[in-house]
Amino acid sequence: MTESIEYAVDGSIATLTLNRPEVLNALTEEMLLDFGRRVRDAAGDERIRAVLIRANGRGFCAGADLVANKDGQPADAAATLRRLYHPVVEGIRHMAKPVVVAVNGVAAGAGMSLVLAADIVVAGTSASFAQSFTRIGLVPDAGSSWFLPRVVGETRARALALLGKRISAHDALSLGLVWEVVPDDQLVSAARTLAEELASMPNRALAATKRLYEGVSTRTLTEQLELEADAQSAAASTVDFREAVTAFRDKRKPVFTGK
Ligand code: LHQ
Repeated sequence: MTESIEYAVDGSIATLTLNRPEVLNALTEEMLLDFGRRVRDAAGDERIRAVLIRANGRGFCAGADLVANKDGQPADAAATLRRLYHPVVEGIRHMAKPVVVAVNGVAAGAGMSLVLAADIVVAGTSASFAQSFTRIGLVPDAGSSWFLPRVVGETRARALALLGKRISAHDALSLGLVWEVVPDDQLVSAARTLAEELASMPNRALAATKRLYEGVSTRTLTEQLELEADAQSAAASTVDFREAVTAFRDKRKPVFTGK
């Protein structure tokens, strides 16, 4: 049976591949349920230290499937978002492991929200990004209105959200939406290299760093300093930190064990 989300574990990396290429990976109920399940699988599997999200075909994700429901809309959009989309977006964002996304072709509507939920975005030269929602009479959802102003600033976010225009990979790079742009034929290997690098790093420090960034823009400097101090106290007592310092003194490469 064809899986709408392919899931593969290779060493310490889990790869989730969106797999409805004939409709640019437009999201159906089945696909979102699978996506949520696979995100939970990756989060709960101790072997996994980094997650890669990618897509089959010429597009990353064209957002909600507008055809699967005959009138184009699910009966209750709010219920659909809460039941199907939010667990995926929050699952990616709150996962105590780094998530790298490789974007080829278009990421539109909720497909762009999925991209924004990841920690690091690598784009192929064919990548494009569109808020799309207002173009079909909808509003940003699946986290887009939360992520976008934080990523590109409110002025640019408002323009992107209101106009719903499609922007290129290079424009996305200059807006700070993506970390790097690479040729399409190198996209997956470049994203995988980043995932491998992250997987070899002290994973408790990465998880704690993600937690520090949670809600960072709503905290005061004083609150953030306190959180950093507590997180650093925990990080400084890990075996990995001791190993890093010892290796530095010994002028050798550290070997991290995640302890
Ligand atoms: C599609 C789709 C699609 C189904 C392309 N659905 N088939 C809303 C509702 C409630 C809760 C959840 O959240 C949301 C938020 C959303 O995400 S709303 C949806 C936002 N997305 C869009 O509005 C994008 C709609 N698609 C497009 O504008 C174009 O397809 C783009 C610009 C993405 C790509 O254009 P092209 O490269 O020219 O490709 P195409 O249009 O020819 O699409 C290829 C195929 O994919 C085609 O099927 P066909 O059988 O004709 O080959 C499309 O019908 C299908 N497809 N998007 N969202």
